[in-house]
Amino acid sequence: MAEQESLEFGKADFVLLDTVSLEDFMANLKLRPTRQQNIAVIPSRRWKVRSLPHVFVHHEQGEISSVPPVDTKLCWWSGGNHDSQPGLSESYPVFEKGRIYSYIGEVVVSVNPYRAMNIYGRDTIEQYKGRELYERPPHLFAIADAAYKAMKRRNKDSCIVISGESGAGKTEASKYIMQYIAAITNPSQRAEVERVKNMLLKSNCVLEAFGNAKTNRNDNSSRFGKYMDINFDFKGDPIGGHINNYLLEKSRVIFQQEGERSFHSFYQLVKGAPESLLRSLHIKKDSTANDYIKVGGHVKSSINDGADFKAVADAMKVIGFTTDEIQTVYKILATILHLVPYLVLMLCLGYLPALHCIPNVHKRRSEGNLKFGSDGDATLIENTKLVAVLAELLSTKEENVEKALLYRTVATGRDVIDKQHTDKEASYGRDALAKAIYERLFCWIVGRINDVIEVKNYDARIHGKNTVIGVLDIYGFEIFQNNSFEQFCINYCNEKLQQLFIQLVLKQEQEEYQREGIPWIHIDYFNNQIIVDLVEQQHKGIFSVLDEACMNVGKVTDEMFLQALNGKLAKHAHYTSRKLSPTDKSLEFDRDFRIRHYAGDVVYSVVGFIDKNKDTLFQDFKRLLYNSSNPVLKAMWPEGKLSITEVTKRPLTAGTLFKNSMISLVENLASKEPYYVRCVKPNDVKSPLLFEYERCKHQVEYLGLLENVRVRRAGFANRQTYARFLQRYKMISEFTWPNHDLPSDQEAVRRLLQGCGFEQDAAFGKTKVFIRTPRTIFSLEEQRAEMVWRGTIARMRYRR
Ligand code: AD9
Ligand code: MG
Repeated sequence: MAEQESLEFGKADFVLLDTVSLEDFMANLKLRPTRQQNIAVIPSRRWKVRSLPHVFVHHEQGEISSVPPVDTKLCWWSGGNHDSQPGLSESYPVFEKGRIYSYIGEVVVSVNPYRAMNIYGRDTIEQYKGRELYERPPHLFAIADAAYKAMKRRNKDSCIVISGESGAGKTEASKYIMQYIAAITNPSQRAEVERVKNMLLKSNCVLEAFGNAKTNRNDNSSRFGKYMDINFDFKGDPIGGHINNYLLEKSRVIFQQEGERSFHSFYQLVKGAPESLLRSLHIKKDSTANDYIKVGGHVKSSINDGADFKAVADAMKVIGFTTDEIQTVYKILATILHLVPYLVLMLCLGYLPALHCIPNVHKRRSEGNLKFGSDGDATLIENTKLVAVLAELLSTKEENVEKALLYRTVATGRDVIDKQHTDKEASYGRDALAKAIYERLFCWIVGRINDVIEVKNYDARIHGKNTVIGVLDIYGFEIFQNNSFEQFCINYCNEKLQQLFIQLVLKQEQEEYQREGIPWIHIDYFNNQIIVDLVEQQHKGIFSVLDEACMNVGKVTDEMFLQALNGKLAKHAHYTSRKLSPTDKSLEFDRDFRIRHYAGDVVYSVVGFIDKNKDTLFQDFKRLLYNSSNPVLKAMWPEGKLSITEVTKRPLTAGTLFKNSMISLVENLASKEPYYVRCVKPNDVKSPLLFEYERCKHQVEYLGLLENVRVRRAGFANRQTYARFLQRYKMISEFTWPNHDLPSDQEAVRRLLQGCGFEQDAAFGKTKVFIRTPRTIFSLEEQRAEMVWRGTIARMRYRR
């Protein structure tokens, strides 16, 4: 049995430390040495000496045995190039083998396996707990642990930014990260901390029900952005959290593209609610008579709405929603189901392929949802029975509902008059109401969860600093058949995050080498700031041009907005339209513009941009809902308190609000120590078997991973100021312990590294030492741990 180098470990059946006798090991395993067993022995100096005597055992297939009665600390050293330069592994984890994670430095690259993986259980968690990043094969848990350690060791807020296109696995990753953090904290099982952890985990299920939907890219696509802060006390236990949500794609309530669904919550209600509840909501659970059942009928097997309804209801109860609150949630969902035109729901679900396929289309339309007609002069509600249903669900009077649907109160000078809607205006108002109450419901749910999880009255004087790990899971880059205002916002958000990645990972790193005087050949990369500016720049940016169009008095159409864009952006390299590229037949005149995003070209249709940006909800609806006798509903609409004469200020547009929220999100992330998970989608058909090389290559390219690899390969894994470096490692060298008398800290660090034989692996900058490979840092850490351990033993002996 020869000692084998680390590259061979992957081939070994077992790996054990050289401090453990082979006989003991075999006896414990009840094994007899045979030729078939390939045993690698690793030198104990490579591992935390403190943790001895532990046996490290590894079966090649990932199955790991413990070795009783020795207290077994399991460790797995994978084959591949962990020992070589950090970088995108050459033996890139093979998709079929389920090796879905890899590292570029400290960035985790993850490929969606599209199948359940047995790599997130308790045993795996134990293997990553407290370990350094490169000690174990790449995993999300390692990055979660690194963020946690950084937060604990340095008392610094950290954040984990998860990015990648729609369906790449961001939301799943964020859940595993939270699960890991929950599992490794609170060893003393404090009840309050357990409560907080439970709430944080349960909140996912509720938010996904109300904020996720099936799209053509992802059966469980996040239609809102989520940034969650988890607060920790001085012990490193979670004591609370806060969720920020960003722009819910509320238009989905009234319109979905073919093959897509509205938010899960609607289907869950119709499929999962008990009959008595449905009856009270005036939704019949009769598949032949009721439209909504058919809505739920178009469900892929991966979604079980009925079971999810119960899970969400339970989660809401655990979080602390009262019975009245939960009932109100259902009433609001039912209100929307009664408001939203049946036809749109059916069509857009892809349940029926085209208009002409629906028999008796007009008859069916008038059966279900609220419709308007006209008797010549006046606008009328066609199915008046629904008004009573809406009034009941909204706990208000029938005449108030009817008035809000048909009239608009306007102030002209000192007079206040009721102006009747045309049927078009009334339909617009109805749709705006459906969207607004759903969005408000969603924000209210987030607010209620925050009420419960937020850290209250935290006294830093008593408990020490309250630190934070933020987890960002936001909608991924999207290209659909039809791309509208929502895709524009989502893709802008992804540009902002890409810019942050560039700033923190590619730009600052290189600038630091130059600043510190380290010899460096600049590595070029595509800087997407130019696209960010195209969207958000003052006056010339697309959001500004859109706001200007929305601000104009008089009728400004979407086409006029497009003309304004063409005027302002004619020369921009990343913008074009049919007018600017007349030969480009893929663009429609007066409708489309194209942006060359960092992740690819997207054609946006301007139809609806102005309405969506204005996001008008007639004040009458706000007053209607504020005056509801249901206190939960009333509390959701505080601005309904204002009378018509008190409402003067024009609210900010949806685009500007979103832009501002993105700018502050990025500022917040930049103020923390960031860790990255870059998710890659292996194919577009959600298959666990298909690794489409070109598709993945494209993502690797646009995510900037190649430049990331180049910077890491040429660069350094670790850097620290000389003072900090000495503070941590001075005990391992006689030249520096307890204090050095060398001319400078830089000289002292050089001597220390010389003594350990690592000088060649370091570069010495003006204020910082740069270490090329993580191995050196591990070794220094081990030596430090050993010194601390020896010191502790010596102190104990001395005391005795
Ligand atoms: V979107 O931008 O919200 O549309 P995400 O969030 O990037 O998107 P999501 O996490 O929802 O994608 O993953 C899509 C689907 O891929 C999941 O519903 C799972 O079925 C599948 N998936 C993703 N990651 C994993 C994983 N680690 N293990 C197993 C996974 N399945
Ligand atoms: Mg998601």
